[in-house]
Amino acid sequence: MSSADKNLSVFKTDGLPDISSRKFAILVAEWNSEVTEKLFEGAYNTLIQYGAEAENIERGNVPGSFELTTGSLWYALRRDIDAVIALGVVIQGETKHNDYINHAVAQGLTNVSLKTEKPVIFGVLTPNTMEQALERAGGIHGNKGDEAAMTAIKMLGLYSEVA
Ligand code: DLZ
Repeated sequence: MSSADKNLSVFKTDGLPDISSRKFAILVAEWNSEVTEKLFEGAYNTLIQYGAEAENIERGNVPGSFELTTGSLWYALRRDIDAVIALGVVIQGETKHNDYINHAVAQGLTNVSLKTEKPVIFGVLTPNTMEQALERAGGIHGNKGDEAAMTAIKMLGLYSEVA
């Protein structure tokens, strides 16, 4: 069992769709990049492991998690993009800034998904500390980037069944 498989043990991985011709955008926030880069690696490697072609995975960077919404909209509006994975890390601070960002991004990504009818995956960690973030980006709690990629794959499978 590879490390990605272990991280994904929360999911059923039988009956996944063929994603060899699916095109993905992965958006990465630059804030807390030591963590978001690990989330990106997890998401990218999982897409490849489950059949995506490297040339069908496009990466975009945004300054902070707040910008994930607008960046995701730009990608999701493109006809060739099938799914968007938005990755960020918002660490609890001394102010409530983080709460505003988290709520705005969660709502924003939901709106983008509903507007474009495409999977737009919320891959934003909201830990209390950097240590907790690292534990979820290839540490003892797996890699949430892997999970975000698997969520995109599963939603594409559901879309082909019902839409
Ligand atoms: C301003 C800010 C703060 C305080 N914290 C974070 C964070 O923990 N993670 C993150 O991704 N971005 C943070 N930002 C930046 C905002 O997301 C955004 O880039 C700025 O408010 C400009 O719109």
